[in-house]
Amino acid sequence: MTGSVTETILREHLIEGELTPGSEIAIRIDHTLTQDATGTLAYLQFEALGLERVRNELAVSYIDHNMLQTGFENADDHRFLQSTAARFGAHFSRPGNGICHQVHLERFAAPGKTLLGSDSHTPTAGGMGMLAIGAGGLDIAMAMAGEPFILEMPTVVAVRLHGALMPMVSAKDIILELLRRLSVRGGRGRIFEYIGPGVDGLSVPERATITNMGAELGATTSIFPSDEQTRRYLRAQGRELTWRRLLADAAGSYAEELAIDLTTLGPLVALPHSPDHVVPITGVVGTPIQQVAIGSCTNSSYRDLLIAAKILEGHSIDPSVSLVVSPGSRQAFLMAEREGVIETFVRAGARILESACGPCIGMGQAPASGSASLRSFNRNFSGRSGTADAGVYLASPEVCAASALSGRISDPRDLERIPEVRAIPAAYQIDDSQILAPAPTSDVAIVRGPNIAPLPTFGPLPATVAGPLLKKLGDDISTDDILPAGAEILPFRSNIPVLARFTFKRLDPSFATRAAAQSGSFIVAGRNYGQGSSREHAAMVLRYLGVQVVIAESFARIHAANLVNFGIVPLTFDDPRDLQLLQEGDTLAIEDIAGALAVESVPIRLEVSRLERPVLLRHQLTERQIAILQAGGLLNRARRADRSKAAALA
Ligand code: MIC
Ligand code: SF4
Repeated sequence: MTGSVTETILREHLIEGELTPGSEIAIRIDHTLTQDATGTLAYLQFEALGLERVRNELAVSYIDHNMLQTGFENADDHRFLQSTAARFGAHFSRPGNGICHQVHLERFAAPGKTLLGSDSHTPTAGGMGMLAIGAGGLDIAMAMAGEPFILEMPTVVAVRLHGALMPMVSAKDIILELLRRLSVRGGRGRIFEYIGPGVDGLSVPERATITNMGAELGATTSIFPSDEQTRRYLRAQGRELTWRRLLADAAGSYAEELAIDLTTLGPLVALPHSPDHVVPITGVVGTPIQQVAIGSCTNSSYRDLLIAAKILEGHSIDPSVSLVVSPGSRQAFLMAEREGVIETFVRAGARILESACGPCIGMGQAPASGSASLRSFNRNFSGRSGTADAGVYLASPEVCAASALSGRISDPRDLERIPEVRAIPAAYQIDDSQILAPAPTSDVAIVRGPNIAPLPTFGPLPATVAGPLLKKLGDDISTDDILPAGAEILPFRSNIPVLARFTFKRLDPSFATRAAAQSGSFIVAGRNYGQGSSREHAAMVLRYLGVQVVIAESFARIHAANLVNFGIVPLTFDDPRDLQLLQEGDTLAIEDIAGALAVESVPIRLEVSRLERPVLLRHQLTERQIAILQAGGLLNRARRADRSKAAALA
């Protein structure tokens, strides 16, 4: 991969390690972003590090998730975050200003820089040629403290695009095609770098749709070059000075390469309940739908609103359908308003929502029982919409708009009038009045309402871990399964003791009570455990409930890092068939777990009360991670390191 855009950025930011796939590297982080659902903990953890101000180049604290204020909790969180941003030196994007990824792309993202965000869709900024990675809130707090981000060097995969998209086929179909081919596990340990002649025709918002939803592949990130399209977008954002050309070297060779011929691509749809259950639209045309939602960080740019409005123009939506539209940012909203797009939506019968995550995270607009909802979003895990028995389909804004007109999934290529939107506006409407600059000094009081609970503290790793196997799960368990989001639960993101009561609520309502009565307990799962969101809460609540070890066939990247950060040991099977031997209720034990982790060549012995022989386990942990686990988590370790630094200086 000599000469790839990825490698260029990594070289410029490398602090430690070598760019050899699989080895641990430390990179400097330029920008950080947090959103409110993960930001409260990130800032509580930053505060616990005891620093006066953020030390990275730019930190932005966004409010976009917890926007329904059915009680005081979310408003408390917003106030807390506004005061921590002012106090610690971060910019603050006020509620209503838009979804973090969309706003960051518009107003801050910069080619060639690095961005670490406490949200799994942070790679959206990869559409701008930025190396943008999602991580847990504690990793963001460390980056805000000026510490490097440590990750396993991924394999860089080239995605070569040929040809050009046909009318009514869009960027969403490119990423759905990759999901169809590679599945939600296909991106593990990989960065997808887009190259080839087909790249030139894609605007930055279209590229951002692709890099955004690369998260669903489980990829570390996705990236496009920074070229004339990037320059055009930055010029339209009044930020041309931020532009820098960043192209892959012609001689660049990649470890793996995939090719997509855009000309042959048709509209695709992901069926319930996984973003990789992708089929050509022709296979589902005619399926009745009761809700259509256009929005989310994947498809809510001005371009996406415009194409949908052009399809709806002069028509009314089918009476069986509720159409909701959430513009991704205040800028997209203002553009849509100025150009008559909002009026077209309203005349067609759409309901306009505020610029926020909204229905994507179950913050309102839960579909009717047993109904089908078609969304331009990126995730359709079971229950995420807020309705347990609803089925969510994912597709492009073009497919969503065409289907809203008929009440059935419809192929937009069959419309009588085929509109097109390829170019971006020459100038976007720029108004940064809802982004507050930090206070010039740290002399600002932090406002803490009753919903902001103190951080729980965790002890070091015990010598022997012993306890019951509390839960045995299958493949692809998402963090939405572990700790659901939605309007009922999200308000407690800054209150771990309350939040913990909702652990595995949808899969196993009695889990939290059972777990709280035990300590040193275990969880067992199949492949890709912890896929989806970056919410570190999904690790923290388990630790709070006494879970000490998770054994899985494999783990999703961000969640594995979060487990370690909170002192839960992630282990894999030496022989994956042994998963079958374990049963819920078994009593399990690992003696001298620290010693066992230290010797990598020898498998770890898991004693199972019911079995005569131990089950052999493995780990992929580095020395640094083992030290974090022994300390009982990253915060304990960071504080300890700080204390020894202080003692050495004294
Ligand atoms: C999501 O899409 O699942 C979220 C909500 O944005 C999460 C973050 C969170 O849980 O707060 C994500 O993608 O990381
Ligand atoms: Fe928000 Fe949905 Fe994007 Fe997550 S995926 S950041 S909930 S819009």
